[in-house]
Amino acid sequence: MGNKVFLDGKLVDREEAKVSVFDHGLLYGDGIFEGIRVYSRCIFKLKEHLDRLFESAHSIMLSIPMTKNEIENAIIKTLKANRLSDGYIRLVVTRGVGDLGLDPNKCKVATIFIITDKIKLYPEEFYRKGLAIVTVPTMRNLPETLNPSIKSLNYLNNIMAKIEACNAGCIEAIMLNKDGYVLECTGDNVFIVKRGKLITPPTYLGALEGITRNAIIECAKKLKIACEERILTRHDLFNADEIFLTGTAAELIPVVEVDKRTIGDGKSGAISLKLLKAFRAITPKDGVKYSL
Ligand code: PXG
Repeated sequence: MGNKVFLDGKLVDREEAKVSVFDHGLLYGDGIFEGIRVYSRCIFKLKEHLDRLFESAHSIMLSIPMTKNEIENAIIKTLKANRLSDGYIRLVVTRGVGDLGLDPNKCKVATIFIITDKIKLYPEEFYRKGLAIVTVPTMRNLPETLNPSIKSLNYLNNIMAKIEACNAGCIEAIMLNKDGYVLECTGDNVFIVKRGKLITPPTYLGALEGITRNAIIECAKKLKIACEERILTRHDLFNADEIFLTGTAAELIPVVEVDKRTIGDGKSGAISLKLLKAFRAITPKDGVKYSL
């Protein structure tokens, strides 16, 4: 059985899942998306992802031609068609088909599609050993230009940052803002641990309010680990006791080296691993359940 994709109201075969070359999602990156995980037939934090999608849409004045409930049903239908219990969902809404001009009013109806697939994770040894990462020259968007709370299809500067990380032999990049403050990675938020306390950059500086980030903050509260949002510099990273990244694909992944500086004792930290365990305990429970 081939992989089925939900496209504009219908389930179609993967090979037939095509959008027009006149779609403004392709021509201008005019659209928004969500990446969502499924664990043991539980769509993790689906409500939070749908809320963020609709907030992104509201902000860019994009009218989504389905309700949250209809999208939820479409996601479940797609997962069932592909008989997936665990995997990854990519939900995308674009401005739709228009003409060769920027005017979004020429796009009569938004394009909406849902891809579900198995997920390729970082190898398990990275979770045990931790990552070596670098800070890169390409900055995150200024919040005054494209607000990072909008999860838009414009990822070019994050892609440039990813290229810079790859050129340095690393798989992730720390992106800074125009003042040199730490923001986040190309598709993950960042936390440090200093003297037993968790610290993460405030989102108003220009980082995405990640759903995994919020879930980790909840786990920390339950474990009575203090957590604060504070501006961080590269110096704070280099001298952290522990660092980890959080995101839908990565979950929580420890970092043991930044710009060739060893972090802490160079091993995955105890608090990072404790939080990863607590996070993995909630993933098959905290969301919308379905049966196959
Ligand atoms: N920052 C940015 C810039 C992101 O794009 C996150 C943080 C983490 O947010 P969540 O809500 O996932 O905890 C993201 C999310 C990918 C991929 O293929 C990346 C994201 C989402 C889906 C897929 O690398 N980024």
